[in-house]
Amino acid sequence: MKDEQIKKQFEAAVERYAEMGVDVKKALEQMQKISLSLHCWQTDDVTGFENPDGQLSGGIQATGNYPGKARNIQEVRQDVEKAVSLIPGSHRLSLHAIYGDFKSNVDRDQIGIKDFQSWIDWAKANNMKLDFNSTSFSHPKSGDQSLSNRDKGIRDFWIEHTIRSRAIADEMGKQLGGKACHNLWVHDGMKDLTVDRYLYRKNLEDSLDKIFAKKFANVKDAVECKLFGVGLESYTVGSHEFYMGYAVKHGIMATMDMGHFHPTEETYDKISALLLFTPEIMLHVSRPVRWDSDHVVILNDSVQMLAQEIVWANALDRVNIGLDYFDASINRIGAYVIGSRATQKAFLMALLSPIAKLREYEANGQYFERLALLEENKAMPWSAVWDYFCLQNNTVPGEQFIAEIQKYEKAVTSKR
Ligand code: RNT
Ligand code: ZN
Repeated sequence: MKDEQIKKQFEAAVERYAEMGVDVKKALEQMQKISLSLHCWQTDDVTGFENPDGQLSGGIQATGNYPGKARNIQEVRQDVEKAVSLIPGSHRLSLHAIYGDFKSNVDRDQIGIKDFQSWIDWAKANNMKLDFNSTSFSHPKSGDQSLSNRDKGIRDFWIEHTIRSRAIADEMGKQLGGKACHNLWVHDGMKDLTVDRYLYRKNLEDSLDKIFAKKFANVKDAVECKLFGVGLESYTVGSHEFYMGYAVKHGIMATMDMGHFHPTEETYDKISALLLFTPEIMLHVSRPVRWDSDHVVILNDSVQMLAQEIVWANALDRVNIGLDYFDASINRIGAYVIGSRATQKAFLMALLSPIAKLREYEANGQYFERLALLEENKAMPWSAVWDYFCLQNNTVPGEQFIAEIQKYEKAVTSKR
């Protein structure tokens, strides 16, 4: 695709959208401001740098063994830089606590800014901002419960870890400007019938109270619920109701991971409900296939409706868009880029939707017209606008990123 052709198709699209009452230039301006929080863990199947041979625990699984996985901090950074070069716009990187630049064995209750300063310097050099996640899984003390454990010693260990994680996020926000999101997800649960459900939830609440008692000026706190984990099928301490209650009571964010609800339950409808009661929302854009499988995000109905809901609720500045999936069965950077671009496309399509007309139809009770326009909107030339957006951001349009990733695979990842 030549630049000239992209521009010509863009001009035609601008005209067609104008007929629908949509201002493409304005949509592009808004699009430019949407940054994704890219999940570093797609590069290495959620391994991190504590123990490269360690097993991923906590009821999550990355399946597949496609060659070329990043094995150390240099390779993770190199792969993220490659992915970012193929994702238009400016973005954030979301790190887990196991991705520190550890110079020695640092246990989780000992991590500090020293282990992440080189990431902050890297982010600055790459014009990115950072977000952070405490890591309760893949550790000898992870077990089936961390912050909700019956054992006070175990709880205290994870409380200390999580406070330190928030302190690191605070420093990231301070040094890079703006606030950093800190996301807290713990796997805590039980495989089989659980009788003391109240006890574990009370323990979790107490632990959270201790964790959040410390206030950090540069952190936006989020808590992530879940339906179930592998091996922890019967009971999840941090359920949706639990964290929604906690987030509302304490004025922090709830994280909505698209894979963490019943298979027919959609995330998009939760946005407007939550926004009335919490300051902001954190998203984990993902793709569950039959379970919380964390497949690569694609431009499916769920992602499109989620983006529409956010745009139509005029809530772009109250929603933090994080990605969360890990596919180890295909080229990992390819997976990273497909999902990121799919998420962006969904937001662009939402920004280009004829919402004024749709609202008018709805207000008038013209429901046939509303449905008809929603259907017709699907075939509008949004892809011409997408390609132009890529061009504006010096990123390859259309399918050209496939060849770029193949080149990178040949030169870099296949040699690992
Ligand atoms: C697990 C949660 C959590 C993790 C990451 C690695 O089900 O979705 O967000 O995927 O923190
Ligand atoms: Zn998640």
